[in-house]
Amino acid sequence: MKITAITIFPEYFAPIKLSLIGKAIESKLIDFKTVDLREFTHDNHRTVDDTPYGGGAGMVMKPEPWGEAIDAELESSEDVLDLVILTPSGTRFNQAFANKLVNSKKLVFACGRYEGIDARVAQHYEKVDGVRVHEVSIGDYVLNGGEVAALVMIEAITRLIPGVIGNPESLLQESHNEIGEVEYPVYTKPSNWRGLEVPEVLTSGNHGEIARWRRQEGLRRSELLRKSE
Ligand code: JF5
Repeated sequence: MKITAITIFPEYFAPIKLSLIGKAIESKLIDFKTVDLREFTHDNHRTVDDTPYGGGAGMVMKPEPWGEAIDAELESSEDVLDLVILTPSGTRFNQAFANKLVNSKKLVFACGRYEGIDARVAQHYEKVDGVRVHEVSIGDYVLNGGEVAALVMIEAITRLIPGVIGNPESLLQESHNEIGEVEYPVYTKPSNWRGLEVPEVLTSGNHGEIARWRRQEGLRRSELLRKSE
């Protein structure tokens, strides 16, 4: 999988080299790069923002550098490109979305700052062949830029690539769960810690009972019980 993050702060992506994702980059499972948006400006100040039409506070990212940067990504490979534009007003990122995007050959994250990217950038690439545009939010809060949101998505997506996670059993188990996460409470030794005992069922050796208990506790935690009542 090829991944590009377009940003005015490439340094934000330094932690990607760490841990499992870093190893996946070394082993060529993931080809990750950052693109500095300012490389696609043409003025001495390398301007990427301007005042909003219609007035109001803050600045808006100019469309031209984005157009040139995204076009360069399109021209650099034959692959269909999933263009992810991070914005608080996008559709919510979740496990199902991660499961879909893991099938992408090339992911390009557009990390906006200020009050966002001129809306015509999304509008333009909606009608470009070989581009699928996704305006995505990771949650109902406002960040200073899309970089941290892109890091969240990259971690959630790349851990699903076969070979990135050491133990693929943990992925299989997750896929049985509605939201794709292991939700039951977990315990390890010692069996008594500060007077708190591990639930007896887990030390019973009865694997049927254990599976039933975990399902029940998982449902309680994900509030599915409440929803289906
Ligand atoms: C951003 C305008 C982009 O704040 C976010 C965000 C929140 N959830 N998901 C993404 O992205 C940065 C802020 C303002 C455009």
